[in-house]
Amino acid sequence: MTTSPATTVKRLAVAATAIALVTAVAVVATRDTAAAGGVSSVAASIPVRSMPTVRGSEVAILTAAPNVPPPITRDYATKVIVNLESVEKTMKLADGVDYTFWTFGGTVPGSFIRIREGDEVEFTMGNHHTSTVPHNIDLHAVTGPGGGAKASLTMPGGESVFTFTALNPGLYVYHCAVAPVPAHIANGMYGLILVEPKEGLPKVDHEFYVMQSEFYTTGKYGEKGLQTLDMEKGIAEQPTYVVFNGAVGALTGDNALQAKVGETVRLFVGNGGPNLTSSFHVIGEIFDNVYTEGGSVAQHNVQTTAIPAGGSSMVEFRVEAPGELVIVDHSIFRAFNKGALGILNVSGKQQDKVFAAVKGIGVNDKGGH
Ligand SMILES: [Cu+2]
Repeated sequence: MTTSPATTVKRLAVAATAIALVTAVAVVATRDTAAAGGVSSVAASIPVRSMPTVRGSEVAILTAAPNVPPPITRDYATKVIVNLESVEKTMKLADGVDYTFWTFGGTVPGSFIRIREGDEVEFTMGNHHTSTVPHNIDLHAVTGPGGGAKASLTMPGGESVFTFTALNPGLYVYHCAVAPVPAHIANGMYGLILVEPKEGLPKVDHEFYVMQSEFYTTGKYGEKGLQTLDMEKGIAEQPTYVVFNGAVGALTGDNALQAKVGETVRLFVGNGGPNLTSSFHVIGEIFDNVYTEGGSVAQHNVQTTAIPAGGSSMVEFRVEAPGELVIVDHSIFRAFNKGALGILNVSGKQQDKVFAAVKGIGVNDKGGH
């Protein structure tokens, strides 16, 4: 086959254009990196995720909210074995109100899973033999079809296994994705998985797991007895309950979170939805750091952070004064009329310089707005 001079010239021109484009992209990337001070190469380009050599194996520690598994101290990737079972279970939704929850690990929200960037996860999804329907799991931390949904479809009494490598660090929601998906989520099938960055997270005094979600019941708010899912209310996005950690009062009274003056707190906050975006706020505190949407960049000095359904946020703050901090969805009817209210009890000596009630009918109050 012969090539005409004209064709050769055309090909050379195309090649030159391609080289010019590549050079231009390289220049732009360099400029972006420089603009970001070289700190965030992620902002400058789409990174190639490394697939580190995996050493050894371990079984993941899973915890029920508000507890979080201990920080990862390993400085290498390993094979992490996660065993999670879906269980359908009748539990308390509010005082005198029961609900047959569909759960991951027997709790709402589901068990907290903590792994490290680069870990290879062998995930075993079980479905308890008493379950009435199949379940599966879609982990937003998974790079792969359906976040593992199809591969993990499990009949009652069955078990499925799939593997994935945690390519991206961050705080991710997981949920059931069996049809009808909204019903499985509305019944309580969601939780959080934290993929710790390779460099780890800064040490804090307390880490807590808080997850908001809605319940759509046939009865009104507070109506006694066993309640069931009202699909029409779900479709209309008009929840009967909006709660933290699966029930009204899951974070109040004896269940309130505890910290001492001067300590640092990190909240891993998720929103299972299925419908609402949370206006997440802690009354009497300002978030020093907010890792918006569970990502890698921290915003500072934030009052209220938006957490979408199927999303998360990591908030950090130091508690400088004693009293009851009130955790709410600042879409405030939800807090006072639908259950989205929790307490972080800060004990310790009064810090008058930080805050002092001086005169008035509220001077003996423990705090509040
Ligand atoms: Cu399910």
